[in-house]
Amino acid sequence: MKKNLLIPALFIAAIMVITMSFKTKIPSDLSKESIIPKPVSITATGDYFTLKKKSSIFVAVEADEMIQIGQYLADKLNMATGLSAKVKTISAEPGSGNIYLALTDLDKKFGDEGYELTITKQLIKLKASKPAGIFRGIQTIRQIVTNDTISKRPGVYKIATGTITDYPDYSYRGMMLDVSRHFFGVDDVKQVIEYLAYYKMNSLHLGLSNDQGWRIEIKSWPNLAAHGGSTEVGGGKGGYYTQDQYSDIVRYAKERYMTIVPEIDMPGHTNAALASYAELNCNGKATELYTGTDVGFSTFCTDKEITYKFIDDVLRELSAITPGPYIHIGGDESHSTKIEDYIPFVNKVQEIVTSHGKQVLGWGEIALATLKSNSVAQHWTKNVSNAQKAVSQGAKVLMSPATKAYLDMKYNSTTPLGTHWAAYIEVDEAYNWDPATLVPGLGKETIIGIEAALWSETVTNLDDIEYMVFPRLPGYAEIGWTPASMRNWEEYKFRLAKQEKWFNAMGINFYKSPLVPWKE
Ligand code: TNX
Repeated sequence: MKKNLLIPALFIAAIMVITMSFKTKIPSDLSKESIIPKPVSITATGDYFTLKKKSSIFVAVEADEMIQIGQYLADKLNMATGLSAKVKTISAEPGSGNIYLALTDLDKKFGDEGYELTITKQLIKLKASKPAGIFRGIQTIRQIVTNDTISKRPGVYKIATGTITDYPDYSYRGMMLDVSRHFFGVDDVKQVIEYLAYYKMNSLHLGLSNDQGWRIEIKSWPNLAAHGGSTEVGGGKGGYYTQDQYSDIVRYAKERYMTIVPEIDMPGHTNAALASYAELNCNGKATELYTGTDVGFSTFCTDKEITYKFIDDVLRELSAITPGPYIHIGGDESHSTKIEDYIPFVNKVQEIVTSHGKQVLGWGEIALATLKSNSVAQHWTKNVSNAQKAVSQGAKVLMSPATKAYLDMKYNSTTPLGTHWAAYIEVDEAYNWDPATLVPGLGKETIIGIEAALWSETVTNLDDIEYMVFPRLPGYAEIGWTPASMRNWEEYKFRLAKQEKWFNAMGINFYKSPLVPWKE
């Protein structure tokens, strides 16, 4: 008799344990989601939405652009969950169990990149004024789904309900990749673009020329790529992008609402060009290719007419394949150019850039010249006077302080890659600063945003890139997006720890900093 009762009792107990464990695993507080960058506002409503096998992604208008974004989300969700969501168009709100992406006029504060995400028991609804906002918003959906792939029943994902309203603090949020010291192929660059997109960054600056290599085909000066691109630091074979390959990168970035900013560094950092064309040298003799890591030894011949013909040709061809507003002219560490030559040189190059319909971005030193009000100086050194000079001329500043935002700086003395001439930059150090209070006299309104810079003297492949970039990159993304008053390392580090699941899913080679409370 007793035996007969025991079995059903055990059965009931087992069911209770299972349901309870389901209950605790069901996410019901949207405000607890680990989203990076931290959204401006999250209101939780305490319930959950269920994403299932039959869920579809509906886009409100039959615009190719919206279908493309929907497809991007479908591809990423399907990959993360094993579901097979499809993209469909619809003229009104879809029925329950689906995701709905719609363009509508939101308040001005949302700008082009802001979005509103409303999750109810029935529907995930994402609204934005512009497709760029929809694209940023789907990254939030991706992150929530990645965090919550904890459902025990395969093919069913539960997502907490509520509303997220979100828009960026700064308009420029980017990373610089030096493809000159070591060359990285198109696929590696695309991978970096994917990483930036996940954290809502919108700009990738490519250092296309330096002493060690010229990395972009210029049809009117073919020896730049053919000879100047033929090596790299350490003497490897280097490489360059054909204009078609560059355009492919630009297109890939554009589909992720990201701008490519190409840099041709001058008048210093120009040995690869000086080795390719004898006439660019004051003595008329081509230099040898260079594969070391010194800086400051090369300069264009600033009083030769051919120099400006050359720059005009290069920047004309580059501008024609660059839809973004900026051409970066470098201008840093021109230790071999006399200051009385440097200033008129930068002024002239600024005119050339303008004549091709573009704006100048340049390293801080360009503020020694006469800047146009739409030019931007990129602050990088401990010396803050150049940034201040730029602002006093009415120009704007992009923040890349080497002591905080240089991705080639080692995390600590044991980091195998990188350098430490500026600082060791642990993950908290990279996160814990405010662009608007860093340089005396530079208010927030003078700053277009932030860029983390990865110089590649010691970085030779995608694995190396990942190790220096992760896990610092999400922090830079948050500095650019989330208001400083909402940021706090002690809270951020737990959200960062949750990213480990995505790092692992993506096979990212990241630095497992002891300062982050990793779970896995
Ligand atoms: C300084 S930062 C440079 C680069 C180096 C970098 C290494 C700047 C504008 N110039 O030429 O690659 O340090 O960290």
